[in-house]
Formats: sequence, structure tokens, C-alpha cells
Amino acid sequence: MSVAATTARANVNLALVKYWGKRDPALNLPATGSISITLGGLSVETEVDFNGSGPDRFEIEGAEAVGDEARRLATFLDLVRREAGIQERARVSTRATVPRGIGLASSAATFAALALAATRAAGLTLPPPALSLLARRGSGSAARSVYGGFVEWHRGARQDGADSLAEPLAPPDHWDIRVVVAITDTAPKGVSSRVGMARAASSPLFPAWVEGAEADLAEARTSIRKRDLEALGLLAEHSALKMHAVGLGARPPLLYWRGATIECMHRVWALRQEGTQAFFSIDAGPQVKVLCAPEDAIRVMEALGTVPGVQRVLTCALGGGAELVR
Ligand code: 2P0
Repeated sequence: MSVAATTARANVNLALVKYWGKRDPALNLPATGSISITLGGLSVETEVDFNGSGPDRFEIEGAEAVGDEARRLATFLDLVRREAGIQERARVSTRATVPRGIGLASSAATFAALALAATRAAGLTLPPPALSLLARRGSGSAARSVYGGFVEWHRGARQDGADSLAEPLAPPDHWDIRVVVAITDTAPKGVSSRVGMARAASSPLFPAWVEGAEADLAEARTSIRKRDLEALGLLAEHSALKMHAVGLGARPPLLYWRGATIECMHRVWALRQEGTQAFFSIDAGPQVKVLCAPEDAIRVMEALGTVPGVQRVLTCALGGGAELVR
């Protein structure tokens, strides 16, 4: 039984221990676990209405989605239809406060919001663990955006993926930290995360990446529990730099950085030399995300804002998990 149109919202997340590589691409099963923070204010809102026949229709920021993007969304809705036992096609419309396709994790928020809105619109009420499993099928990192605060997505061992889901480590109010985002390039990225991850597996550094994951995850859990910004920040930098090093060793190579990306890293290191606790992370794009204490956010914003090539700087606090809007 399908019910009325349903709208849900989800925030993006920033991985401090990265997901980079899959053990099963069809099911989005990761080669390693990962740990993230959910960011407040960078969100995607999605309305779903299973109301008709013909193809599913997708509207993204008011424009109709076609091609691969529409197929990926329709494939995800097929999972929901199968689970709910319905046939109806859907109308989906999506609006974001986060720029898409430039390495700000919009697909995590998109599929976390879509998983919640589509299941409710199809008459299903899934508990968060089941929602996380479902969101993972749309985009791996979406498994984490189901929850707010500090989140771990487990690698899992089962071939069917039933144990590869996220769980909350701590709520947003466990620890007030900020992420300053320096936007260095707003052009759509040349290589999607999906393609990048497939390519990363060809890197001779990939086995070392996988081997180091458990130790990184354990260190992240401990530093989150102790609210140790220096330990968590140094680890986040290490995980991000290792992830990009894997890409450099791939064939063909992967390099997501622009010149301003590197200048931002140097600026963050200079801030630390001057006594400000600031630590960067970089995803599959040229933007630089800097972890810091709330009282240092303005100083970090000012420092990054003057780096040549930085177009815009914004700051986020931690945010909550996926939620129904109406
Ligand atoms: C992460 N990224 O842990 C890593 C770090 C980008 C760099 O998860 O193929 O959009 O849909 O599972 O989740 C982005 O990859 O990839 C991502 P798919 P996804 O946040």
C-alpha cells in the first residue's frame, strides 16, 4: 500500500576515517569500515510520491534528471518497491543546500533522504539500522548520513551485506567541534567517487590502505570518546592523505587536488605552527575541510579565505540524522 507524498531531509557527512574501495561494487560493500561526522546545514530534502504509471520522474533543483542519474535513482526505488510489494512509479523532487558533484558528499545526503522518504511514501516504517542498510545500496556513504553526530559504518563480513551498516558512536552534543569548508573549485569533478574507487583498487598502495583501516578506526573511536581534538585531527589528516596517495598510485592515476587545495593544506599546517588546533580532510574533490574547536572557527575561516584560489568559505557544526519533514 502506498501512502501520501512524503518529504525527508538528510545532512551530508565528512569521513574522518575514509571509505575508499569496495569489496562488492554491486551492493556497495566497502573494503574497510569508516567513521564520519554528520554536518549540520549541508542537507538534501527529497519529496517522494508513488502515484502513477509510466517511468519514475525525478526533478533535481527544478530540472528533470535523465540518463545515468535517473537510472541510478530508479534502481534504488526498485529496491523500495520490492520491499514494500508495490508497483507504482514515483515522482521524486529534490532540493539541496549543498552544491552537487563537487566533493561535498551530496550523494550521501541524497540517498539517506531518499531512503527515508521513499520507504515512508511506500507505506514502510524501517528502523534506522534497516534504513542505513538500504541507503547504502544507493551510495555507500549514505549509510552514515542516516545518523547524526559521530557515526561508524561497519565493513561487515557477510556476502549479502546484511552486516554492513552504520551505527551511531555518539550524538552531536557529545562534543562541539566545527568544520570549516574551503571551496576551491566549483566545476563538477572529473572522476566520480564510484569510478575513483574502482580505479583505486589497481594501486599497489591499496593493500596497505586496507591493512591500516582497523588501527585507524580504533584510534578514531578512542579519540572521539576522549574528545581529543589533536588525536582525532591528526588521524583524519592521515586517513585523507593515505586515501589520496592510493589514487596517485593507481593506473590511470587519480588526483582530485587543485593548486589551492595544496595551499590550504599548507595554511592549516601554518595555523598549527602558530598554535591553532586545525586539521584538514579532503574527499574525492578539491575542497578542503578543516576540523577545529568552535572558538577557533573564525580564525580558521579568515586564514583559509585569504588563500589564493579559495572562492568561498563556510562553517558547519555537527548535525542530526535523516528526518521526516512532513
Ligand atoms: C567517504 N567518499 O568516506 C569517502 C571519502 C569520498 C572520499 O564515500 O560509489 O558517493 O556511491 O558508494 O559514497 C564518496 O563515495 O560512493 C565517499 P558510492 P560515495 O566519505
